[in-house]
Amino acid sequence: MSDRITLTRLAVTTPHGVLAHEKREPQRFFVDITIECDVSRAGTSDDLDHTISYAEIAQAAEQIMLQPPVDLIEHLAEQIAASVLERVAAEAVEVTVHKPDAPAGVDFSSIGLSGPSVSIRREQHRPVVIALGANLGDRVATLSAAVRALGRVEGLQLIEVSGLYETAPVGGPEQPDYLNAVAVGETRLAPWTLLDRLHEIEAGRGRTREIRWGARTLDLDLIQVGDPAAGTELSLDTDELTLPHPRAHERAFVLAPWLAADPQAQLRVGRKVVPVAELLRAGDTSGIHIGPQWRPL
Ligand code: PH2
Ligand code: MG
Ligand code: MG
Repeated sequence: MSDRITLTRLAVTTPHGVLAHEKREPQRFFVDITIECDVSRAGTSDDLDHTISYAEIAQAAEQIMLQPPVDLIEHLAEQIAASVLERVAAEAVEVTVHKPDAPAGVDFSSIGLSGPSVSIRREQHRPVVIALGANLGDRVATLSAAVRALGRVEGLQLIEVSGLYETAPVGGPEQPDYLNAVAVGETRLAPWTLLDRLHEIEAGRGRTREIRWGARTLDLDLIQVGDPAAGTELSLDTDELTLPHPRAHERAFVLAPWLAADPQAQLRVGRKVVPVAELLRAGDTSGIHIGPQWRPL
């Protein structure tokens, strides 16, 4: 991602260092933060929710710098990077902590910002679950091409793709059976950026809505982003996207392939985090059958 938000030379005077006197006597630190995030949506919408507030980042970084004395600027940089990556839109972050007056037994130039510094780069790695469905045209060819296209999305790594399931249509008018599958992976992309990529792939496979409402050549749905077991899953409720997917917990055509791709899978349902295996046992699987063999990855 080439878009960046940069905070240059946040200045904090505070005691940190390995030496005993450094833990008593405050000295100068400077922090540089460069956040990689897609700001194109915010550029159009003029909405702060589509980007990252630099004021929030600056204040969080200052609070980290003002914690009780620690030994290493590495430790400070790591904590600042982690706090930036808590923001939904952050794809990656680079943090540099400068310690220009560090006692090192040598002279550093008095010109510019000299002396030691530590720079680190950390990337977002969020688990992601994508459901695939098709009930028009050559369904296996379409779903295979969709998995290959997902594999080419920059910032998305597929880890596992389930087998195909032949499923009776749920809801909508009378329509052909679906083939469904689920892909699990990791992403550094903001969910709305990933959703844009999914829509592009749908459009590229000639997604059409025929006379019979509901039937589609290809449907790619974001089911969950983040890990509910760790409390890091994203919950979002906007016009374009709701996370976790509001109906996934009751759709066996999502749960069965998801469980096949990830036997440990868990899903947030309201206040509870429930194993997908349990949801599937409690659900109606009458219309779900093993589909044709494929080797999508
Ligand atoms: N998708 C729907 C509605 N109903 N039924 C099945 N079996 N599979 C689907 O993927 C599906 C559905 C809306 O996206
Ligand atoms: Mg759908
Ligand atoms: Mg959809």
